Formats: sequence, C-alpha cells, structure tokens
Amino acid sequence: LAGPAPTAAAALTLRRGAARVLIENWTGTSTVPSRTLYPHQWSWDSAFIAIGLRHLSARRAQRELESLLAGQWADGRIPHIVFNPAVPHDAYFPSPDFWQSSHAGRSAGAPAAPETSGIVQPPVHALAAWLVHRADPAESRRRGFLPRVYPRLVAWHDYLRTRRDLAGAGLAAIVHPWEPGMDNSPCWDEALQRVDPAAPDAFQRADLAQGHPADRPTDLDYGRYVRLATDYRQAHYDDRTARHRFAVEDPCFNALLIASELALAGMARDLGTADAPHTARADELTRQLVTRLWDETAGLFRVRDLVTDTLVDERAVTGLVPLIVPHLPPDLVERLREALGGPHFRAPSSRLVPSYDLTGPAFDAKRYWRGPAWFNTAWLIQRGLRTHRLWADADRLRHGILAEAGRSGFAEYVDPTTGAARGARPFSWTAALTFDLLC
Ligand code: 9YW
Repeated sequence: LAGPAPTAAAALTLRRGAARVLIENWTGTSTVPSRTLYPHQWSWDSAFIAIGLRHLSARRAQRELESLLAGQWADGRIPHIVFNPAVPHDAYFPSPDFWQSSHAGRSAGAPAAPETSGIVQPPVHALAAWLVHRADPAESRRRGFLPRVYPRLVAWHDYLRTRRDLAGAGLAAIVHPWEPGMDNSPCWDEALQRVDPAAPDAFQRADLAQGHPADRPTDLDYGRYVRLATDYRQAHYDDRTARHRFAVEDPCFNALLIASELALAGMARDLGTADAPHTARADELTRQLVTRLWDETAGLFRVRDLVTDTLVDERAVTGLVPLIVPHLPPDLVERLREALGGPHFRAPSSRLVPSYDLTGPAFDAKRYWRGPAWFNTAWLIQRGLRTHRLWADADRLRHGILAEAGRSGFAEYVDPTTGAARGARPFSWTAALTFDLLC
C-alpha cells in the first residue's frame, strides 16, 4: 500500500510542472485557483497557494496574502472571494452584482474596493503567513511583512472567535456551505433541508459552462446556497442581527483556527510581543473542539448542527483534519489514524483521502465534496501525521499526493475509487502543495 517515493527524475518533472502552473495562474497580484472555473481570488486557495509559492518566490507568496488582505472588512472578516475588476461579471456566479459588498456590506465594514463576497472560508492564513515568513525571514523583514499582516490576522481571528461564536461555547460557526470550503458535503444535507431554495430563474450558474454537471453541486444545492447568501446580504452581513437558518461548527474550520492561532503565537514571539494570549486561545479552542465535536463511538470528529444542537451522523474528511492540532490527546490521534486506514476512508486506487465515507449512503465518487479525494485535505492530514510523529503514515500519504498530482495533471480532485482526474485542471492549490512537498 505504501507506494514508492518518486524517482529524482520524476520529482524534477513534477516540480517543474507545478511551478509552471503557479506561474501561469499568477495574475500579477495573486493566483487564480483555475483559469477556467475560478477566475478571481479565493481565500483558502490563496493560503495554500502561498504555502507552495514561498519556495518559488517568498516575495510573491507575501503578495498573494497581501492582495487577499486588501479585501478584509472592518469587522475583521476575510471574504471568501476577492473579485478581479478586470474579469467580466458573467464569468463567475455569484458575481459582485450578487454580493454587493461595497454597499450591502457597509454596516459590517466592507471596503469600498475591491468588491468581495460577504462570507468567509477556513482560516489557513496565519499558518500560511508564518510559513511564508520562515521561508525567507530576511526578505520578510525587508518588506515589513509580519508587522503589516500580524494585526490584520489577529483581527480576522477576533472576528471568528467573537462574532462567529454563535453557540457561545468558544468555537467558530459557519453560516453557509461555501464557508467550510466543502460546498456540497453530505454533512450539510440535513441542515439544508430547512432552507427553501431560491427559484431556479432567480439566478444563472456559470460553473456548468466549464465544469461537468456530474462533478458539480446540483441545481437544488445552488438554489439553497443562493437563498442563504441572499438572506445574509439582506441582513447587511451583520452577524449581530442576522438570523441564520444554517449554522454549524465544522471540525476542519476550527482545527485550522487552532493551527493558525499557534502560528500567530510564533509571529508574536518574532515581533517581540506577548504570545501568551494566542497559546491560551489555541488551548481553549482545542478543549472545545474535543468537548463539542469528538465522537468517541465513531472515532472521529463530527460536525455540530447549532440549530438542533446535535452531531451530524456522517463521516467526512473534515472529521480527520484535526490531526493537525498539536495538542490533541494521544488516544484521539490513534483513533484518527485507525479511521484513516479503515473501511470508511482507505482509498486504494488513489492513496489519498476521500472527502466522504466510502461506505456512506450519500457517497458519490465524482461529485465534488461527496466522495472525491482532494489534495488540500490530504496535505493537511499528512502534515498532521507528521505533527504526531507518525512518519510512515505521513510518507505514504505524501507519496500518494505526488503520484496523483502527476498522474492527474494537477487536478482539482480525483475519483477515489478509480484515481480518475476530475474537476478543473490544472488547479493551483494542487500544484502549490505538490511543490511544497517536493521542497
Ligand atoms: C465554487 C475555489 C473554490 C474552493 C472551494 C471549492 C470551490 C467554489 O472552489 O468553491 O464555485 O463552488 O469548494 O473549496 O475554495 O477553488
């Protein structure tokens, strides 16, 4: 099962290929996830991309994150999309016309420019910024990178820890299925039942012009995404007054918040300021993650639906990502390791990690986050395995990522049962994270 490490020649070819994708998808200020499907700047994509770019050009990696931060709102949120004004509005739905950030988001402090979405994505940014800094501290200091980004990243985390602590228990909640970055995961199905879809003629999807309908969310999913986003917009994206019909605590989102809070501690130390608040917050978040989202019977983390205050009875990759949390209790680490190798997640053909339970009722090997294996989650899990010194497991996953990235032409995701490439390609974070693993 281990799969061989790539030969030196194969690694060189892969590195060159990955670098080419990053160069071709660079717009001058940031990187598009893909030239076809996703022509703007996406939040967690940029963080993953910066993690790879730092080995190619630390300066460019810094600019990637700085461009994203230019879209930050006064309440601290980092929007999930920062729109490129040069791209026609019909190239992607929902466009700036839909989000109306520069006017509908005024009460939450959206910038006058650039136009952005009003929702967020997982907080990988501080982790990325810290890794970018450490790749070339001299260049970082020369450009004053940390002093500029640290306060903004602190504000971002403050937003998540306060405005988004909807249950009052210390974890950050997400209020739209686009926010966890795993749009149509079966984990949201039950909660979405409560949402009346927007009428089909109220919007026009742009993704089906490029993407294959079998790979993408359904029209019914989109109807519900549009309804939720419209409701949030009508509340001016103000978390103090918005009523959320969809509100869940997601393990991956919160695990990344913890990893990023620890990265802020590293930055604070480097800047000569107090790191204690960040380590204390990471500890408290870790406690709450375990208390609120760990399922001892299933042996993995679950999503908590805040409307019903229950754990969602689905196994998905989000429940494994907390392996990246350094201070996870050792018995939980062992259970997660077992889950990775067990019947629900062992993907023999791809050697990656499927986004959803291979034996689950909603499993669909092709459809986006309902089964396909993604490279960012595999990268996070291999990093988590290393954090817990599970070297052999981490190496196995690393080899799987490299083999699949090469074989699929840096695909957005692969079918975990056949290894077939699916979605957009070449896809930037696949290339960036592959590059990172080769450096
Ligand atoms: C969409 C850009 C984004 C990713 C998300 C992924 C998808 C956007 O693409 O969402 O059109 O549905 O689910 O994780 O950030 O790559």
